[in-house]
Amino acid sequence: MSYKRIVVLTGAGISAESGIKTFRAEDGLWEEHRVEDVATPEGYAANPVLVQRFYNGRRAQLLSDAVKPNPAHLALAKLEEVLGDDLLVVTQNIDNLHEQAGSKNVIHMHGELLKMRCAYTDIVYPILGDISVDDRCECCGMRGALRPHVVWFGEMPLQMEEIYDAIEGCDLFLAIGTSGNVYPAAGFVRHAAMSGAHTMEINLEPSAVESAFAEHRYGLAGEVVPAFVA
Ligand code: BV8
Repeated sequence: MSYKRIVVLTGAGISAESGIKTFRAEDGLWEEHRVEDVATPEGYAANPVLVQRFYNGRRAQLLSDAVKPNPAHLALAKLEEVLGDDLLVVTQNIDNLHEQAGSKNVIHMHGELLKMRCAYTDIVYPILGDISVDDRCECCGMRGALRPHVVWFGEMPLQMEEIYDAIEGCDLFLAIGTSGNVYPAAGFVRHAAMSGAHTMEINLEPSAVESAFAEHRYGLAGEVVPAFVA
């Protein structure tokens, strides 16, 4: 591969072969709730028990032995061994499968399932179990202050300045396993193209922004990514 500085944007599709459900395969439904209704501050305020249950269930699945990095995660970690800091993975996913595979340069723009945050102080803590609405927070002692450290719809994604800096300096922008429905992530490809990078989409099927990509490779990420990276 001739590219020197690569930004990879990953979505739920890269973790599908590891057994983690994507959002739109079941048209974004969870326990007959639309994700957009559950993954929002309003949804949390209206029903914190339901929303905590949504994330506690996903955290338990991620922590189970059944969920492991797949060849797509492993191929990106191997590529980082070659490129070092010239490879950045920006993931929309809140699982830690990139890190489990060995990737170090990872930005979780939509937060992380294995972290929780005090709603009053914004202090972030690791969490390897359930969060209950009755838990008292360590930093302020308040009950009900602890929420998943996850970016909900209507909330500002994390580390955006760092992400745009990396996109403006890359010569390849590669999107893997994302439907291109959620902004600002879905707009990164256009920013990369305007900055002169080559752009490629690896997905099961054309995404909502496929026309913005210069190159497309369709198939299972667990097969296409290792072949591309090799
Ligand atoms: C913000 C964390 C502003 C929670 C998530 C109207 C138009 C445009 C934008 C908007 C609009 N109305 C509202 C908005 C903004 C909104 C948005 O984009 N809404 C959408 C629904 C229209 N965006 C936001 O609210 C964002 N914030 O804009 O802030 C702001 C500014 C200033 C100050 C304050 C605020 C925040 C969005 C973040 C929401 N949080 N995740 C959680 O995970 O529970 S989003 C969540 O859904 C994911 O993180 C991800 O981003 C998205 C799911 O998308 P994908 O990852 O792409 O997954 P999906 O299932 O859709 O697709 C999977 C793909 O993989 C498929 O294409 C499939 O074919 C493919 N695939 C499957 N298997 C495989 C595969 N490919 C390869 N191999 C396989 N094996």
